[in-house]
Amino acid sequence: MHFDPATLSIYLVTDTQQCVASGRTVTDTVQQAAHQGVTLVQIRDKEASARDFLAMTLEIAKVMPKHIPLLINDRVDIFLAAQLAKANVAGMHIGQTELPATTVRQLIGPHAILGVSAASEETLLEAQNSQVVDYVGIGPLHDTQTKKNAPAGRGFEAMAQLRSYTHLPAVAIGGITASDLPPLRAAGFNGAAVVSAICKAPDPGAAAHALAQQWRTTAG
Ligand code: TZP
Repeated sequence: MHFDPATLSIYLVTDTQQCVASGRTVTDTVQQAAHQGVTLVQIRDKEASARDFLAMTLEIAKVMPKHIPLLINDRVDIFLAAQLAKANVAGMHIGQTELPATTVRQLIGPHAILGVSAASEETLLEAQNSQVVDYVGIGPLHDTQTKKNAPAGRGFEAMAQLRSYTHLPAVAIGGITASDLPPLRAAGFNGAAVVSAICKAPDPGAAAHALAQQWRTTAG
């Protein structure tokens, strides 16, 4: 199981409502951002039916550059169905209330990427000790409207503390914009996950480009 932590640097999580409210489909948004510096895409939709989620996944997989991993949020059924359809899906990201990581790993196989959300010393160490997790997502950095019932933003100091509990590659999430990238990188994060910074942007390609440039020009 080899996972390159640089894959996490500019991590796009999709939000269907935000994309549509901004006048474009999720697929268009992903296509524009993926050609301008995004290094990983996670499809996340808490409202879509299984059928719509699968259709969206197959459509997005078709327009993704081959070298950028496409992950599915929480829905093992969609990941397996997309694989059956021979779509180019690379793995999954799962939250704390989903199936245990060891179970998901058995379902998705040894080569798929597996990320988990974790936001306490205990859950971070659990992810690390499971030996089946490729990276952890830690957040929220700032308050966010994008995720229902998200806790309040933790701020940089708490995020850095959480990051220090694990050797696993780690991506930060929650209200992140370009100016957050230098302090996140300084705190040892391998990347930043964004939703609204790209999905709500007037030009998703330009937004992705600006984030990628900021990340690159920040000393690691
Ligand atoms: N998990 C923790 S915060 C969050 C998720 C999915 C939403 C982040 O969205 P935004 O728009 O970048 O604040």
